Amino acid sequence: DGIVAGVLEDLSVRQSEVSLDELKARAADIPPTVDPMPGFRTSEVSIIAEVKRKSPSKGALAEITDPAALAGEYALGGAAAISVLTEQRRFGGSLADLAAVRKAVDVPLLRKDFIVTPYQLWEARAWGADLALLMVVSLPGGQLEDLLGLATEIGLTALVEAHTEDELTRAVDVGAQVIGINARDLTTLNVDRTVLQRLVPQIPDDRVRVAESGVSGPADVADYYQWGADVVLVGEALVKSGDPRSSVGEFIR
Ligand code: IGP
Repeated sequence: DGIVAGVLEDLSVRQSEVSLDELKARAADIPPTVDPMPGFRTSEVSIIAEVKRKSPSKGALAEITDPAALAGEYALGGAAAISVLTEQRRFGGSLADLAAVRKAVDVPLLRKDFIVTPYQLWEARAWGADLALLMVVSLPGGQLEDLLGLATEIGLTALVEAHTEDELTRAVDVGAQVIGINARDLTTLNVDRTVLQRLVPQIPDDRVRVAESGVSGPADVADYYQWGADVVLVGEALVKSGDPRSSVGEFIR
């Protein structure tokens, strides 16, 4: 798993910058998290709109000079939550982006990163996230359950991401309340929408079902919704849109 392994190499460097105690103190100092569930459990499809500067598969996607302004447009368009990629090397993101977006909007905020340690969850919380991504593929053994437990304990909602049937089974078994299926295989970087068609309907309907990646327009959102998604996560199509506010609106309509 190329990307996942590469990202983990960067981790030890970043972790030395701020102590865990400092993060905890900071987390205790900021307003409580916002519950994303009401926005996810509506009778229509909901959108998580992503702030995404670049990706390993496509390189630079958009020149985002003002992530807060972009997020503001997403919120005005009706996004149920906003995702901010914070991984630096491959996605060009940062915690500074997360903090800037937090200042600008009240909608629930997802820290999108390769989260594998408690430190990173505290970091998410300290920088204002309401949700955090947990990828089943990078959390073997008891790690998924441990991090899901900590996330819940500190008020974060976990988006637990799977790409295969086995990963989905693990997500369900640990009790994840919000489960995402990623159409993109992170080892090959290929998008295969039939993965969504096959796996989204297998998410138990007492969980929030999220379909991730590969949306190029409203027709894709309609497909994902028809396959059972409550929520669709969109990055590239929105950062490339000249009018992100209207684009989010079109996806919901
Ligand atoms: C967004 P897209 O194809 O709309 O730009 O995809 C989102 O699903 C994608 O950024 C993503 C991702 C991830 C990135 C989903 N899961 C895990 C990094 C890590």
